Amino acid sequence: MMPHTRRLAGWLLLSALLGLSLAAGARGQEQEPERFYTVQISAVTRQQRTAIARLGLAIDAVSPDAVTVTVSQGELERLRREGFRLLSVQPLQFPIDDQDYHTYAEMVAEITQAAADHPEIVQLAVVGRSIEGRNIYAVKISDNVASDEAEPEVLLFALTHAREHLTVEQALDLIAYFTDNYGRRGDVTNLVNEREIWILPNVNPDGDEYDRLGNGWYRNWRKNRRNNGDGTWGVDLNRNYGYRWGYDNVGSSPYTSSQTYRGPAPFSEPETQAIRDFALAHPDLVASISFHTYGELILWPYGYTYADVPADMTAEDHAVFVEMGRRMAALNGYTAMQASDLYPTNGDSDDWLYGQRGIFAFTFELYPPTTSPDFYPDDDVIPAQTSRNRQAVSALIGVADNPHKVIGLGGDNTPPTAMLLSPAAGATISGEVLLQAMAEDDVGVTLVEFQADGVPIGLDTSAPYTAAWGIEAMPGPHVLAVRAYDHGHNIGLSAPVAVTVVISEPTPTATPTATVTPSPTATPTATPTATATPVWPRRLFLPLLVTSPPADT
Ligand code: 0X9
Ligand code: CA
Ligand code: ZN
Repeated sequence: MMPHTRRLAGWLLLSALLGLSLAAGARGQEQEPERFYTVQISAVTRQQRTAIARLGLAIDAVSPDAVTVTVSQGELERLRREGFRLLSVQPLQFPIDDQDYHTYAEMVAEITQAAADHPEIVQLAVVGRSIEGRNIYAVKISDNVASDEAEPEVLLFALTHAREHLTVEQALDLIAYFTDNYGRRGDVTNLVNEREIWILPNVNPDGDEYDRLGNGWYRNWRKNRRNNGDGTWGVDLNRNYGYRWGYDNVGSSPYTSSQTYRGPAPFSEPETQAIRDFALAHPDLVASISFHTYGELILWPYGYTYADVPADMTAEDHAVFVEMGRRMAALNGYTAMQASDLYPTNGDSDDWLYGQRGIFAFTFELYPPTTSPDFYPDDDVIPAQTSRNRQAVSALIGVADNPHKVIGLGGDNTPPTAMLLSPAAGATISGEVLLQAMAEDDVGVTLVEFQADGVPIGLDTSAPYTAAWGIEAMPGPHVLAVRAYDHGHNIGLSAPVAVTVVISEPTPTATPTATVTPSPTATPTATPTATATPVWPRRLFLPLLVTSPPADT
């Protein structure tokens, strides 16, 4: 009797402790977090992959010979019962070092700060509330941000799935990139001026919060936090959209306990309603990216059917999806394909955004490419794995004036011509130099960027295009050039102009004419010591060359 009693008491104590800590962390109701496993199931054909999808499991990755799923203990037992060939079974690994990931509150603080730092181009909006009442935020980035201008709009949204925390970091990286480089990089400045970029960093805040146990462990949660009323929780938001919702039971599940439960009705969830209503309220939206993890993939619609060009897609649109998939993949190293070629889904966001609204809707599946380290990579991958997508995202925003132009169907494809007028080639220059350029375009030049040695040194949005270059600190040969942008974000590059900079007493002249944004006056940390050396740098205006050369182009 004794040993049994002691064991029982021990069990009660343990569950009481667990119950207590979980109630404090997550609104009660839950018991000990279930154990999860990453399982590789042998699957060589699409039919075999479909048989796995039919189980209502969430598929994490697909390789030529296997499908990787994340399953609970119970689901693992079912896989074994039903005779699936399991190539590997590994308990989920949870990294302790997740400090750099943003909780919901930290994300809100970050975007609030971005709006405070860049009030001219950043505005926050609340576009809906989660089922537990958290705000779903949208960050608008554009010039004249307070007004809804006649500019193409692009929607970028993250964290549809709770455990895909890297996607929040992706959204925050893009917000930082498009705001901190405004007035510095020509490409970023032109996109912000000519488009309206909407970034929703977290469309499933309840799931995000619930997934964190707060001690470095996670629950491996995917869905939202709907109480299904039968002891199960959560609807898969990426099966709840109203386009061919519930088309079949393979691409989504009717069962509440399933990881791919589609919900009781199309758009039954406030989180999907928020995105639906946002897309309906913004007729200028032409392209979107939904960020997920993982697999390093770029996916385009449809998910509901294997057909490449079904009746509800035009051949032209399909060609645009293929071409833009190819272009973006060339920029980030991902693999582009139709969503259903991976596995079928119905009720996902892209099918609705394209099928209902005609939006060129892509899904990015971020790092990692394969099953390790699945949904919970160490935070030290965040900078590289998010900055990696800046140019691919920019490419989509760039063609948003008319995506059909990428297949040669109309639109603005003609780049401006650009020329540096002064200084002249071969010139020997000193002090502060006034650069002047000429640029012309059939539709209109929107921005001119001046470069020295490939690095932007000044921007101007109206003719005559000028920039002041403080060159005192950089004697030697330099190559100057001009890049001109237009409404279609086409780029015209001038011929390079070689000049030689020599040191001399700077002539205090030429105040620069209006540039886009005053470049930040970076106070040099090391003040020159008072000796008999030349008095450079005299100006505190040496911004880009010294403080922040762009990391990539
Ligand atoms: O299954 C999903 O909702 C997405 N993958 S995830 O691993 N992040 O859950 C993919 C949706 C894209 N659509 C299709 N593959 N059909
Ligand atoms: Ca604008
Ligand atoms: Zn996902």
